[in-house]
Amino acid sequence: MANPSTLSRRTLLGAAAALGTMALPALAQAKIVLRISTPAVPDDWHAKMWTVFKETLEKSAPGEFDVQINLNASLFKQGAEPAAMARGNLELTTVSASDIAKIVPEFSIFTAGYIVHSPAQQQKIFNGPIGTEMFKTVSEKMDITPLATAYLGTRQVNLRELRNVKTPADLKGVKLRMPGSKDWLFLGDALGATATPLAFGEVYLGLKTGTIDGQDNPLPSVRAAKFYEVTKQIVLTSHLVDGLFIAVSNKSLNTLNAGQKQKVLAAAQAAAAYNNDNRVKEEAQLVEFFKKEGLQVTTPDVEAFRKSVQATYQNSDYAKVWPKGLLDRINATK
Ligand code: KDO
Repeated sequence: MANPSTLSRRTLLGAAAALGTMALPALAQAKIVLRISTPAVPDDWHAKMWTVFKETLEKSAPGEFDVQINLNASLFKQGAEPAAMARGNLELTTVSASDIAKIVPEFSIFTAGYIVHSPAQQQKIFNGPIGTEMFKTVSEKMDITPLATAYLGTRQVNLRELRNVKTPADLKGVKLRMPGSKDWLFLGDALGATATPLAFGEVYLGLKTGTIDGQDNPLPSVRAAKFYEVTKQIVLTSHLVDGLFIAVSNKSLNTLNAGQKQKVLAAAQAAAAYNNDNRVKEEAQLVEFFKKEGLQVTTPDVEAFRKSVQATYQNSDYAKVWPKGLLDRINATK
Protein backbone atom coordinates (compact mmCIF):
# COMPACT_ATOMS: atom_id res chain seq x y z
CA MET A 1 0.00 0.00 0.00
CA ALA A 2 1.34 3.49 -0.80
CA ASN A 3 2.20 5.59 2.20
CA PRO A 4 -0.07 8.62 2.73
CA SER A 5 2.58 11.22 1.95
CA THR A 6 3.38 9.57 -1.45
CA LEU A 7 -0.31 9.32 -2.17
CA SER A 8 -1.01 12.95 -1.45
CA ARG A 9 2.02 14.06 -3.47
CA ARG A 10 0.85 11.88 -6.37
CA THR A 11 -2.66 13.20 -6.07
CA LEU A 12 -1.36 16.73 -6.07
CA LEU A 13 0.95 16.09 -9.02
CA GLY A 14 -1.89 14.39 -10.87
CA ALA A 15 -4.22 17.25 -10.22
CA ALA A 16 -1.60 19.77 -11.34
CA ALA A 17 -0.95 17.79 -14.52
CA ALA A 18 -4.66 17.56 -15.22
CA LEU A 19 -5.02 21.28 -14.69
CA GLY A 20 -2.03 21.93 -16.95
CA THR A 21 -3.39 19.83 -19.79
CA MET A 22 -6.94 21.01 -19.36
CA ALA A 23 -6.27 24.70 -19.14
CA LEU A 24 -5.16 25.03 -22.78
CA PRO A 25 -7.86 22.98 -24.53
CA ALA A 26 -10.44 24.63 -22.32
CA LEU A 27 -9.29 27.99 -23.65
CA ALA A 28 -9.10 26.71 -27.24
CA GLN A 29 -12.58 25.23 -26.92
CA ALA A 30 -13.91 28.67 -26.23
CA LYS A 31 -13.25 29.37 -29.89
CA ILE A 32 -15.44 27.89 -32.60
CA VAL A 33 -13.27 25.61 -34.71
CA LEU A 34 -13.74 25.90 -38.47
CA ARG A 35 -11.79 23.18 -40.27
CA ILE A 36 -11.27 23.75 -43.98
CA SER A 37 -10.14 21.09 -46.44
CA THR A 38 -9.31 21.62 -50.10
CA PRO A 39 -7.20 19.90 -52.76
CA ALA A 40 -5.98 23.33 -53.92
CA VAL A 41 -2.21 23.88 -54.06
CA PRO A 42 -0.89 26.75 -51.91
CA ASP A 43 -0.07 29.04 -54.82
CA ASP A 44 -3.55 28.91 -56.37
CA TRP A 45 -6.05 31.69 -55.74
CA HIS A 46 -8.69 29.42 -54.27
CA ALA A 47 -6.12 28.28 -51.69
CA LYS A 48 -5.00 31.82 -50.86
CA MET A 49 -8.60 32.98 -50.57
CA TRP A 50 -8.93 30.92 -47.36
CA THR A 51 -6.34 33.16 -45.73
CA VAL A 52 -8.56 36.10 -46.70
CA PHE A 53 -11.49 34.25 -45.13
CA LYS A 54 -9.51 33.65 -41.92
CA GLU A 55 -8.18 37.20 -41.67
CA THR A 56 -11.58 38.76 -42.41
CA LEU A 57 -13.18 36.66 -39.69
CA GLU A 58 -10.40 37.39 -37.21
CA LYS A 59 -11.02 41.08 -37.77
CA SER A 60 -14.82 41.01 -37.61
CA ALA A 61 -15.03 38.51 -34.74
CA PRO A 62 -11.74 38.72 -32.81
CA GLY A 63 -11.05 35.64 -30.68
CA GLU A 64 -14.30 33.90 -31.63
CA PHE A 65 -13.13 31.49 -34.33
CA ASP A 66 -10.22 29.13 -34.79
CA VAL A 67 -9.93 28.80 -38.59
CA GLN A 68 -7.79 25.83 -39.63
CA ILE A 69 -6.78 25.74 -43.30
CA ASN A 70 -5.74 22.37 -44.78
CA LEU A 71 -4.50 22.52 -48.39
CA ASN A 72 -3.33 19.83 -50.86
CA ALA A 73 -6.14 17.45 -49.81
CA SER A 74 -4.15 16.85 -46.61
CA LEU A 75 -7.27 16.46 -44.44
CA PHE A 76 -9.81 14.86 -46.84
CA LYS A 77 -9.27 13.57 -50.32
CA GLN A 78 -10.75 15.44 -53.27
CA GLY A 79 -14.50 14.90 -53.45
CA ALA A 80 -14.76 13.37 -49.96
CA GLU A 81 -15.44 16.74 -48.32
CA PRO A 82 -19.27 16.89 -48.52
CA ALA A 83 -19.61 13.49 -46.80
CA ALA A 84 -17.11 14.57 -44.13
CA MET A 85 -19.18 17.71 -43.55
CA ALA A 86 -22.39 15.74 -43.23
CA ARG A 87 -20.68 13.50 -40.65
CA GLY A 88 -19.56 16.57 -38.68
CA ASN A 89 -15.85 16.03 -39.35
CA LEU A 90 -15.35 19.16 -41.44
CA GLU A 91 -16.90 22.62 -41.34
CA LEU A 92 -15.95 24.32 -44.60
CA THR A 93 -14.77 23.52 -48.11
CA THR A 94 -15.32 24.38 -51.74
CA VAL A 95 -17.65 22.01 -53.55
CA SER A 96 -17.72 21.60 -57.30
CA ALA A 97 -20.86 21.37 -59.42
CA SER A 98 -20.04 17.72 -59.90
CA ASP A 99 -19.80 17.12 -56.11
CA ILE A 100 -23.29 18.63 -55.84
CA ALA A 101 -24.71 16.79 -58.85
CA LYS A 102 -24.02 13.46 -57.14
CA ILE A 103 -26.82 14.32 -54.67
CA VAL A 104 -28.76 17.00 -56.55
CA PRO A 105 -28.96 15.64 -60.13
CA GLU A 106 -30.35 18.84 -61.69
CA PHE A 107 -27.15 20.63 -60.69
CA SER A 108 -25.39 18.61 -63.41
CA ILE A 109 -26.36 21.37 -65.82
CA PHE A 110 -23.35 23.23 -64.41
CA THR A 111 -21.03 20.29 -65.06
CA ALA A 112 -21.88 20.40 -68.76
CA GLY A 113 -19.62 22.05 -71.30
CA TYR A 114 -20.44 25.40 -72.90
CA ILE A 115 -23.44 26.22 -70.68
CA VAL A 116 -22.09 29.20 -68.72
CA HIS A 117 -20.43 31.80 -70.95
CA SER A 118 -18.31 34.02 -68.72
CA PRO A 119 -17.20 34.59 -65.12
CA ALA A 120 -19.50 37.63 -64.92
CA GLN A 121 -22.50 35.58 -66.04
CA GLN A 122 -21.54 32.86 -63.55
CA GLN A 123 -21.69 35.37 -60.69
CA LYS A 124 -25.07 36.67 -61.86
CA ILE A 125 -26.49 33.15 -62.12
CA PHE A 126 -25.44 32.10 -58.64
CA ASN A 127 -26.05 35.43 -56.93
CA GLY A 128 -29.52 35.69 -58.49
CA PRO A 129 -32.77 33.69 -58.30
CA ILE A 130 -31.34 30.55 -59.95
CA GLY A 131 -28.61 30.38 -57.29
CA THR A 132 -31.07 31.05 -54.47
CA GLU A 133 -33.40 28.25 -55.62
CA MET A 134 -30.68 25.71 -56.28
CA PHE A 135 -28.69 26.45 -53.11
CA LYS A 136 -31.87 25.90 -51.07
CA THR A 137 -32.15 22.39 -52.52
CA VAL A 138 -28.42 21.83 -51.88
CA SER A 139 -28.88 22.83 -48.24
CA GLU A 140 -31.88 20.53 -47.81
CA LYS A 141 -30.38 17.52 -49.54
CA MET A 142 -26.70 17.79 -48.62
CA ASP A 143 -26.89 19.49 -45.23
CA ILE A 144 -24.37 22.11 -46.38
CA THR A 145 -24.96 25.75 -47.27
CA PRO A 146 -23.21 27.43 -50.21
CA LEU A 147 -22.11 30.92 -49.13
CA ALA A 148 -20.34 32.34 -52.17
CA THR A 149 -19.27 31.34 -55.67
CA ALA A 150 -15.59 31.30 -56.51
CA TYR A 151 -14.67 31.39 -60.19
CA LEU A 152 -12.17 28.56 -60.71
CA GLY A 153 -11.42 29.67 -64.24
CA THR A 154 -12.24 28.48 -67.73
CA ARG A 155 -11.06 24.96 -68.36
CA GLN A 156 -8.66 24.29 -71.24
CA VAL A 157 -7.08 21.12 -72.59
CA ASN A 158 -3.41 20.71 -71.69
CA LEU A 159 -1.38 18.06 -73.55
CA ARG A 160 1.85 16.24 -72.87
CA GLU A 161 2.81 15.99 -76.54
CA LEU A 162 2.11 18.32 -79.46
CA ARG A 163 -1.01 17.51 -81.42
CA ASN A 164 -3.02 19.20 -84.13
CA VAL A 165 -6.37 19.69 -82.40
CA LYS A 166 -9.14 21.48 -84.27
CA THR A 167 -12.25 19.42 -83.49
CA PRO A 168 -13.28 16.75 -80.95
CA ALA A 169 -12.29 14.06 -83.49
CA ASP A 170 -8.67 15.18 -83.08
CA LEU A 171 -8.72 14.17 -79.41
CA LYS A 172 -9.67 10.59 -80.24
CA GLY A 173 -7.62 8.15 -78.18
CA VAL A 174 -6.10 10.86 -75.99
CA LYS A 175 -6.08 9.72 -72.36
CA LEU A 176 -7.40 12.90 -70.84
CA ARG A 177 -7.23 12.97 -67.07
CA MET A 178 -10.42 14.17 -65.41
CA PRO A 179 -11.35 14.31 -61.71
CA GLY A 180 -12.72 10.96 -60.63
CA SER A 181 -16.48 11.22 -60.82
CA LYS A 182 -18.93 10.26 -63.54
CA ASP A 183 -19.91 13.81 -64.47
CA TRP A 184 -16.32 14.85 -65.04
CA LEU A 185 -15.63 11.70 -67.05
CA PHE A 186 -18.69 12.38 -69.20
CA LEU A 187 -17.32 15.83 -70.00
CA GLY A 188 -13.92 14.42 -70.96
CA ASP A 189 -15.52 11.88 -73.27
CA ALA A 190 -17.82 14.57 -74.71
CA LEU A 191 -14.69 16.49 -75.72
CA GLY A 192 -13.76 13.52 -77.90
CA ALA A 193 -11.04 12.15 -75.63
CA THR A 194 -10.80 9.02 -73.51
CA ALA A 195 -11.52 10.34 -70.04
CA THR A 196 -9.24 8.85 -67.38
CA PRO A 197 -9.97 9.44 -63.66
CA LEU A 198 -7.19 10.64 -61.38
CA ALA A 199 -7.05 12.80 -58.25
CA PHE A 200 -5.71 16.32 -58.72
CA GLY A 201 -2.68 15.61 -56.53
CA GLU A 202 -1.55 12.81 -58.85
CA VAL A 203 -1.81 14.71 -62.12
CA TYR A 204 1.70 16.18 -62.19
CA LEU A 205 3.32 12.74 -61.88
CA GLY A 206 0.84 11.23 -64.34
CA LEU A 207 1.85 13.82 -66.93
CA LYS A 208 5.52 13.42 -66.17
CA THR A 209 5.52 9.64 -66.48
CA GLY A 210 3.01 9.45 -69.33
CA THR A 211 0.28 7.42 -67.64
CA ILE A 212 -2.00 10.16 -69.00
CA ASP A 213 -1.68 12.17 -72.23
CA GLY A 214 -3.22 15.34 -70.90
CA GLN A 215 -5.47 17.03 -68.41
CA ASP A 216 -8.00 19.84 -68.37
CA ASN A 217 -7.89 22.75 -65.94
CA PRO A 218 -8.13 26.52 -65.96
CA LEU A 219 -4.86 28.31 -66.81
CA PRO A 220 -4.23 29.64 -63.26
CA SER A 221 -4.26 26.07 -61.93
CA VAL A 222 -1.97 24.91 -64.76
CA ARG A 223 0.46 27.55 -63.51
CA ALA A 224 -0.02 27.02 -59.76
CA ALA A 225 0.26 23.21 -59.95
CA LYS A 226 3.17 23.56 -62.41
CA PHE A 227 1.58 21.30 -65.05
CA TYR A 228 3.30 23.50 -67.67
CA GLU A 229 6.63 21.92 -66.61
CA VAL A 230 5.48 18.50 -67.84
CA THR A 231 3.29 19.41 -70.85
CA LYS A 232 3.93 20.92 -74.28
CA GLN A 233 0.62 22.33 -75.43
CA ILE A 234 -2.49 24.14 -74.31
CA VAL A 235 -5.54 23.89 -76.55
CA LEU A 236 -7.91 26.78 -75.81
CA THR A 237 -11.15 24.82 -75.93
CA SER A 238 -12.67 26.98 -73.14
CA HIS A 239 -15.12 24.15 -72.53
CA LEU A 240 -16.20 24.89 -68.97
CA VAL A 241 -16.51 28.19 -67.12
CA ASP A 242 -15.89 26.46 -63.84
CA GLY A 243 -17.00 27.42 -60.37
CA LEU A 244 -16.45 26.28 -56.82
CA PHE A 245 -18.94 26.96 -54.07
CA ILE A 246 -17.63 27.98 -50.67
CA ALA A 247 -19.84 25.92 -48.41
CA VAL A 248 -20.32 25.49 -44.67
CA SER A 249 -21.85 22.44 -43.01
CA ASN A 250 -25.31 23.08 -41.58
CA LYS A 251 -24.20 21.31 -38.40
CA SER A 252 -21.64 24.07 -37.89
CA LEU A 253 -23.86 26.89 -39.16
CA ASN A 254 -26.61 25.92 -36.72
CA THR A 255 -24.28 26.40 -33.75
CA LEU A 256 -23.66 30.06 -34.68
CA ASN A 257 -25.65 33.04 -33.49
CA ALA A 258 -27.09 35.47 -36.05
CA GLY A 259 -24.15 37.86 -35.82
CA GLN A 260 -21.61 35.06 -36.28
CA LYS A 261 -23.53 33.66 -39.26
CA GLN A 262 -23.42 37.07 -40.89
CA LYS A 263 -19.68 37.39 -40.27
CA VAL A 264 -18.94 33.93 -41.69
CA LEU A 265 -21.00 34.81 -44.78
CA ALA A 266 -19.19 38.15 -45.21
CA ALA A 267 -15.80 36.44 -44.83
CA ALA A 268 -16.74 33.86 -47.49
CA GLN A 269 -17.85 36.64 -49.82
CA ALA A 270 -14.59 38.54 -49.25
CA ALA A 271 -12.63 35.36 -49.98
CA ALA A 272 -14.55 34.69 -53.20
CA ALA A 273 -14.14 38.31 -54.34
CA TYR A 274 -10.39 38.13 -53.74
CA ASN A 275 -10.19 34.86 -55.71
CA ASN A 276 -12.39 36.11 -58.53
CA ASP A 277 -10.56 39.42 -59.07
CA ASN A 278 -7.12 37.86 -59.05
CA ARG A 279 -8.05 34.87 -61.13
CA VAL A 280 -9.74 36.88 -63.88
CA LYS A 281 -6.73 39.22 -64.01
CA GLU A 282 -4.23 36.38 -64.12
CA GLU A 283 -6.17 34.36 -66.65
CA ALA A 284 -5.81 37.22 -69.12
CA GLN A 285 -2.03 37.20 -68.79
CA LEU A 286 -1.16 33.54 -68.69
CA VAL A 287 -1.08 32.71 -72.39
CA GLU A 288 2.04 34.88 -72.66
CA PHE A 289 3.55 33.22 -69.60
CA PHE A 290 3.07 29.72 -71.02
CA LYS A 291 4.50 30.74 -74.39
CA LYS A 292 7.59 32.05 -72.61
CA GLU A 293 7.83 28.71 -70.85
CA GLY A 294 8.03 27.10 -74.29
CA LEU A 295 4.49 25.73 -74.60
CA GLN A 296 2.45 25.96 -77.76
CA VAL A 297 -0.88 27.63 -77.11
CA THR A 298 -3.30 26.80 -79.93
CA THR A 299 -6.88 27.78 -80.73
CA PRO A 300 -9.13 25.00 -82.03
CA ASP A 301 -12.44 25.33 -83.83
CA VAL A 302 -14.30 26.22 -80.62
CA GLU A 303 -17.64 26.23 -82.47
CA ALA A 304 -17.09 22.61 -83.51
CA PHE A 305 -16.34 21.70 -79.88
CA ARG A 306 -19.36 23.66 -78.63
CA LYS A 307 -21.79 22.02 -81.08
CA SER A 308 -20.52 18.53 -80.48
CA VAL A 309 -20.38 18.81 -76.68
CA GLN A 310 -23.84 20.42 -76.47
CA ALA A 311 -25.34 17.72 -78.70
CA THR A 312 -23.75 15.01 -76.56
CA TYR A 313 -25.37 16.42 -73.43
CA GLN A 314 -28.72 17.08 -75.07
CA ASN A 315 -28.88 13.47 -76.27
CA SER A 316 -27.92 12.07 -72.89
CA ASP A 317 -29.80 11.33 -69.67
CA TYR A 318 -28.34 14.52 -68.22
CA ALA A 319 -30.64 16.83 -70.17
CA LYS A 320 -33.62 14.77 -68.95
CA VAL A 321 -33.08 15.79 -65.32
CA TRP A 322 -32.48 19.47 -66.02
CA PRO A 323 -35.58 21.37 -64.87
CA LYS A 324 -37.72 22.59 -67.75
CA GLY A 325 -36.79 26.11 -68.76
CA LEU A 326 -33.57 26.25 -66.69
CA LEU A 327 -31.31 26.38 -69.73
CA ASP A 328 -33.35 29.29 -71.13
CA ARG A 329 -33.16 31.08 -67.80
CA ILE A 330 -29.38 30.60 -67.71
CA ASN A 331 -29.07 31.91 -71.28
CA ALA A 332 -31.26 34.88 -70.41
CA THR A 333 -28.96 35.80 -67.51
CA LYS A 334 -26.69 38.40 -69.03
C1 KDO B 1 -9.39 19.15 -60.86
O1 KDO B 1 -9.22 18.15 -60.15
O2 KDO B 1 -9.08 19.19 -62.04
C2 KDO B 1 -10.04 20.37 -60.21
O3 KDO B 1 -9.84 21.51 -61.02
C3 KDO B 1 -11.53 20.10 -60.00
C4 KDO B 1 -12.16 21.17 -59.13
O4 KDO B 1 -13.50 20.88 -58.87
C5 KDO B 1 -11.39 21.35 -57.84
O5 KDO B 1 -11.53 20.19 -57.03
C6 KDO B 1 -9.91 21.60 -58.13
O6 KDO B 1 -9.39 20.56 -58.96
C7 KDO B 1 -9.05 21.60 -56.88
O7 KDO B 1 -9.51 22.60 -56.01
C8 KDO B 1 -7.58 21.83 -57.20
O8 KDO B 1 -7.37 23.06 -57.84
